[in-house]
Amino acid sequence: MVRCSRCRQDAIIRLRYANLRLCRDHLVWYFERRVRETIDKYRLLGKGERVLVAISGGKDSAACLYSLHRCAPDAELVGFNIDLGIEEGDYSTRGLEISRESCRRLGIEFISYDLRRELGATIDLISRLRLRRPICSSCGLIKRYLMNKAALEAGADRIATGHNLDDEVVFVLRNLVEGNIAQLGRLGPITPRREGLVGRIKPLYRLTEKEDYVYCECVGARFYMDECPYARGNVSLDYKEAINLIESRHPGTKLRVLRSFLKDLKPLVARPEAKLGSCRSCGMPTTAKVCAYCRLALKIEQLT
Ligand code: Q46
Ligand code: ZN
Ligand code: ZN
Repeated sequence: MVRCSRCRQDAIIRLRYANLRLCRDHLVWYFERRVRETIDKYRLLGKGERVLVAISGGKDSAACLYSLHRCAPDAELVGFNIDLGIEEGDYSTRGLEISRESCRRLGIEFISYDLRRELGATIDLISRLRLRRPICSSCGLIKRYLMNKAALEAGADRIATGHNLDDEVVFVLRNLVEGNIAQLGRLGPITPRREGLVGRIKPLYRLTEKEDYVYCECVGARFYMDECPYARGNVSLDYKEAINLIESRHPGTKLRVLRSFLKDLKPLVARPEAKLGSCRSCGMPTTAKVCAYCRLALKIEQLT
């Protein structure tokens, strides 16, 4: 068995980009040190802030919840789950149950929204309507809106999500390939607060999906491995596969993409944000007369 680079115990993971092999204890040490460094480097948290942590039941958001709990002891955490009403494999029900249980174990306040109550529809139902937009695009819009609503209601200063290094590299490359420059300029580890919009942070910005998984195993976090049924065939999965292939042949590629994006590309494409008004229907911030969520809600109502 190969030894840990830091002690005499057996290594459980090899991080080729860092030239390290780590045992369980040192993987936890390494992971949490990286989370702390990310929080400090990008000033993700202020003292004693209240943070709404979006949790789905999956490994990334579980790693985010557990690592914040351990690395930011003076932050006031609130776990938040949305029951999207995805029935295949009891996907949403299990996500809700795991999220609630994780918060209970850690002694963290927990709140949840049910899409049936919020929108009068589920993702399953929306996926069957002729909306002329991919279901993940509608789902993403709904989740962002409801996360912000929940954060405002909970009096949170920030919203933390489990987006990791792999996710961010995919976002950067996809937006670049698709010429979505405005979106590209908004990426990064922190989205500042604006009037009516709670700022968002990504504490796992410099950690990979694989590290999230092993960390969850090491700290005993509960999570499930099933992918959302709607993720199947999603182009993002092909990007992930391609990037993992390049990373396996050229360790450190993911981090280099991130570094060059933040240092060289983002300053070129970042634009001043458009002025925000209030949605005529719900009062939330928007650049249009009626916000995208309310327009989507209206379409769903008309089609059902
Ligand atoms: S939950 Fe929603 Fe994801 Fe499922 S429908 Fe797509 S966006 S894949 S993170
Ligand atoms: Zn060790
Ligand atoms: Zn609205």
